[in-house]
Amino acid sequence: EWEAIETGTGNTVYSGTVDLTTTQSGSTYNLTDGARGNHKTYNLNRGTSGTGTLFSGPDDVWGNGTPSNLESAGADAHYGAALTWDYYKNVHGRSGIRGDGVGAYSRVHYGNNYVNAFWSDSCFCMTYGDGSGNANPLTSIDVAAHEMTHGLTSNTAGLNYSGESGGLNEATSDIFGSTVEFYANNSSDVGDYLIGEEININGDGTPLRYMDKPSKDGSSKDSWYSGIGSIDVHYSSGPANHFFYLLSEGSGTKTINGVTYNSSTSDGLPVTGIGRDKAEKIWFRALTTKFTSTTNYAGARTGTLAATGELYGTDSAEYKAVQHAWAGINVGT
Ligand code: ASN
Ligand code: ZN
Ligand code: CA
Repeated sequence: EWEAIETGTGNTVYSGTVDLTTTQSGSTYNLTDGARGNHKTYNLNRGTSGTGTLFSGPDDVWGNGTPSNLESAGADAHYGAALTWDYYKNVHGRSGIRGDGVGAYSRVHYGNNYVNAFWSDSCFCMTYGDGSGNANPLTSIDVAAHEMTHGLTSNTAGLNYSGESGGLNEATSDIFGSTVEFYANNSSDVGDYLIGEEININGDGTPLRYMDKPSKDGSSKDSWYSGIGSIDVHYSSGPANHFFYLLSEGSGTKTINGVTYNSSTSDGLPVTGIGRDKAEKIWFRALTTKFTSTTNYAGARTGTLAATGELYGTDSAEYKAVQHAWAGINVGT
C-alpha cells in the first residue's frame, strides 16, 4: 500500500511544538519518518519487550506537551531521532547510523518508573523509560542523540564498552548528544554542554553530566589518571568530555545560551578554543577513521591529532589546540 510522506505537528514534553515527518496510509497517520530511512516510533505502553504498537491515529498531531498524554514522549523521541539523522547527514555527510540510509526505530514508555534509556545493537533500536513517577520521560534531544550515537560508535570504531575505550564510547555519545542539541537550535531546549538538564534525573533539576567540569556531578573525573579504566564508563568519559569542551570553547569562564561554564586545565595552562564546528569534525573523523575497539586515551590523542592534521594541517592553530586540550586533561604534553 502506498504511503505518502507528510509533515505533522509534535507537541513534545521538552522541545515545544515541532514539525514531525510522518506517513499517511489511507485515513491513518503513522510516526514513520518517510524522509529518514523510515525511522519508526513505537509505544511500549509500559511493557518491556517487543515493539508494542506503532504510534498511529486519525490526525497528524502528536501529544499535548505533557507526559500523561502518551503521544507526547513519542513526539520527543521522533523529533530527536530526526534531528540526529539530519545532524549526521548535513554536518558529517553520513546517511543513517550505518551510513546506508536505513533508519533505526525508537520505543518509548518502557517499563514503569524506569529511569534510563538505551541503545541496543541487536534490535538496531533505542528505548526510553518514563523516569521517576513516569513524569520525566528520558526523551530530551541530548539523550536521544546520546543513545543513537551509541549505534554510530558500534558501527564505526566499535569502542569496547569497558575500560578506557568504554569511557571514550560514553564521551562520544555525550559529545554528539551536545552537538545535536546545538544543531537543533530549539528555543525550548537550547544547546549546551550539559547532558540531561531537561529530564530532572536527580530530582533537583540539576543535569546528569557537565562537560566543562565533569566532576561537578560528584563522580566523573576531570582529567586522565592511570586508574581511570577501572571506574564506570559514565565517569571515565569525563576527561574526554572535558577535552571536547576545552577544544571547542577554551579554558576559563564563558556564557553560552544563558549557561555559564568554568573550565580549567590540569596543567594550569590556558587553552584557546577552535569552536564547536571544527571540534566536532575532528572527533567524528577520528571516531570513524582512526579509533578502533581498543583505543584508549593515549590512542584518542594520537587519533584526533591525525584527524586534525588531515583536516587542517600539522602546522595549524587547530593542531596546536588539540595538543593543548589533551595536555589540559593530563594526556600527553
Ligand atoms: N543510558 C545509558 C547509556 O546510554 C545506558 C547504559 O548504561 N548503557 O549509557
Ligand atoms: Zn551511553
Ligand atoms: Ca543538554
